[in-house]
Amino acid sequence: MQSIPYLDSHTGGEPTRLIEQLPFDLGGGTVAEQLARLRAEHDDLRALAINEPRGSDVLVGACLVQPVDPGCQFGVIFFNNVGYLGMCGHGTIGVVASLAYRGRIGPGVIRLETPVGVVEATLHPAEGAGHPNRVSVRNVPAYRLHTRVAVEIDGRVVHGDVAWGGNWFFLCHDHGLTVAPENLEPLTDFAWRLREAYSASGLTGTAGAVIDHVELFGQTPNADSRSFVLCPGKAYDRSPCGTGTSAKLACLLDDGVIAAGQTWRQESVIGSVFEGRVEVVDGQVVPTITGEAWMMAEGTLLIDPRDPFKTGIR
Ligand code: PYC
Repeated sequence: MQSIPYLDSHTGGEPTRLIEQLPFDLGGGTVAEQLARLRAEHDDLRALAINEPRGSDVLVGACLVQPVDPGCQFGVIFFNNVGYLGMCGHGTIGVVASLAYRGRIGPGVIRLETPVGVVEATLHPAEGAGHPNRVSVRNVPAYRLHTRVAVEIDGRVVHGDVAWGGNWFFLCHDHGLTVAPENLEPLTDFAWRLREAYSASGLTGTAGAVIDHVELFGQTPNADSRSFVLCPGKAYDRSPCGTGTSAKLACLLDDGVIAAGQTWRQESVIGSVFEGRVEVVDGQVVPTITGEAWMMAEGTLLIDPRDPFKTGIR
């Protein structure tokens, strides 16, 4: 029987399953190179940790790997029910809170190498009892690639921006739906068909990258904006989505809605909130996202070689 220890946390309702020690060697190199090897040679690890019957579509996985950047304390690769992520904001907050829970780090700044670049995480001191769980993530630079792209859907035209925040996003406001928890099915259905429609038109991110996240924005009395974010495997993000909020902040700065240093409060469809702000460094927009993660479980994945679903249901 093979066994793999894990830690589960959630950030604004969105879960992260952290594997601190992979049961195989990824052979070194950059974290992007290690991700390529994980995908090509060990994709079963992703599927068994995330997919049913051990996991669910909403779960995001993270594994720690050796960073090549000497300024980084950890390398991290994020994955989900259908593949791998460039970066993950809620996941980084979950990983850092998990490391604090384990006693591997204390309040302060750490640097993590991800497949798309180095991010800096600040673990804030705990207020009162308990381990620290509030984390600010200074993300990779974000940018808007296309503004107000028209997409035909359901016999009408909606518009969206294409922006990068560590993953690729299509950000849409004029969808006509109410962004609220009682509307999850119509939101999911529309966002998925919107993705199909813009993808069929040939719209991509930089260098032909698939725009695999969709953000639908709405109003809320509790924050500056509320969003519904559909992830690549058709699960919606329970958190406000760290990389999605980063993409949004780049658009807001471009549009003159926010200034550098100003706080933007982004609410998720279930009511959890991230705070975001940007700096402009050498002409690049660098977002910082702040949120809290909560520890939920620690356990051990068991893999019985006789189990017909040992590597998950694909
Ligand atoms: O927080 O960046 C994020 C994220 C991406 C996918 C799910 N959460």
